[in-house]
Amino acid sequence: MEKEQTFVLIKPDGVQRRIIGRIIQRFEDKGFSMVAMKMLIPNQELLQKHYEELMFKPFFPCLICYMLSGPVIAMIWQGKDVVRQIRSMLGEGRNPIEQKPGTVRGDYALELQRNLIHGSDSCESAQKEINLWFNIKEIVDWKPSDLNWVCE
Ligand code: DGI
Repeated sequence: MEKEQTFVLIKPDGVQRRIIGRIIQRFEDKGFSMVAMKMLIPNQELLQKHYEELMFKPFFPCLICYMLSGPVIAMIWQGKDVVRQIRSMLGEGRNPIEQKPGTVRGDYALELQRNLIHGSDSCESAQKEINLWFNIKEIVDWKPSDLNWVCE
């Protein structure tokens, strides 16, 4: 069973625009399993840790303000090659306007900052982000009954 995990965050614009269900549907359809999910309004400290690499960018205050503006959905998804697959399903380039139709950002986003969703960019950052956003007790160890039909 493939235990690779990634962290996915539906940002405030994704929640306000009521597209949570459509985003989750895409990952389920692909054959990935959700192993944790929660809604929260993140605090500044959590966001500063999550975006610590961007701390000195001129848009950082604006980014924090946007991310504090409402609830987000934090999730952990599991499955074969899930980190890379979900990044590509989101649309990997920075600017949503350049993403292809069929990707989440390509289908739903127009702006650089309001890009709806975050997915970890490597297995290392996935582990770091999972540890930052979740307590180990919030992660459910389960095996979907159709997994043998999804993965050989
Ligand atoms: O890892 P991601 O969330 O996919 O993307 P990222 O770490 O490159 O960017 C994080 C957030 O910062 C995202 O909401 C987009 C925003 N951002 C990135 N570059 C710029 C930016 N926002 C503004 N205003 N200007 C930028 O150049």
